[in-house]
Amino acid sequence: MSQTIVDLLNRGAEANRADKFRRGNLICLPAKGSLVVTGDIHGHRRNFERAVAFADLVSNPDRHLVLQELIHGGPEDSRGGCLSYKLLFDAVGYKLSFPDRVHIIMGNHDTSFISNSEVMKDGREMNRSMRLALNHEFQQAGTEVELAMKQFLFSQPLAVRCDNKIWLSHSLPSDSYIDEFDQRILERELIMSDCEKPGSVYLLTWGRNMSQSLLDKMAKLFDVDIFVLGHQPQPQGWSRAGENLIIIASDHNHGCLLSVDLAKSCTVEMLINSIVPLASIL
Ligand SMILES: [Mn+2]
Repeated sequence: MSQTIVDLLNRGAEANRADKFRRGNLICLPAKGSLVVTGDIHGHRRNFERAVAFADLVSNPDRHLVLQELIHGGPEDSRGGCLSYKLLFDAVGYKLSFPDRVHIIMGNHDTSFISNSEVMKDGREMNRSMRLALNHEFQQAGTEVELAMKQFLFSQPLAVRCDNKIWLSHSLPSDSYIDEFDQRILERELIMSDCEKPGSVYLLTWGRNMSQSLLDKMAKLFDVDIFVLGHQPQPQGWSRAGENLIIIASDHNHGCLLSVDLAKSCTVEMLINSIVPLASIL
């Protein structure tokens, strides 16, 4: 059982690296087909299933699905251990079924798992909670499964850049750290310290409350027009958090996804009109 999981994660990591649309640590999508984007999922299996059903990749050969922040949250075992790794394993299996069209991007809960740093959610340290459940399920192989999970997460791309100048990442650097952000992480091979504060992968996945001037500066730097991010909680499922920024969340009953026509240029207003409440699916 544990060997099957380790193999799955290793194949997933290989698929992340071999993704046909990957350039360095970016996924670059062409002006063709469509894209479905989710915000943070945090173990919310029902919403993951709804996003998969909505995307219907079997019937839509030019469609892509972007997922993020799958771990930490959702069901727990009898000891209170976090079982969200099960959803991660299923998402990896799904990536393997559509290796060039399912793209799982790096979130801050991933960087904290990779670097063993603390990350709180609802008053609990989530890595400890998930490790408890992993060790309970996999016993002495728990450490091996944990290592394969870290290697999978570390192999994830950092962001998606669409030809129509839409940018998707888990977050962006905060204003106070912008001078320390090194955009070369988008191209070069990553090292572990990139995921630790104040490494640039850390900064890219942990930032909050970006000012409009920061958004404009990053738009210029990445040569994009619109940002679609997750990370910052959205009780209503989404918000417009700047002239060129939409934040979406997919981890609760008001969660949403966003559907994008890759072949057209888009305005923020057009994207807002293509936000779909997950509860309306299935
Ligand atoms: Mn986050």
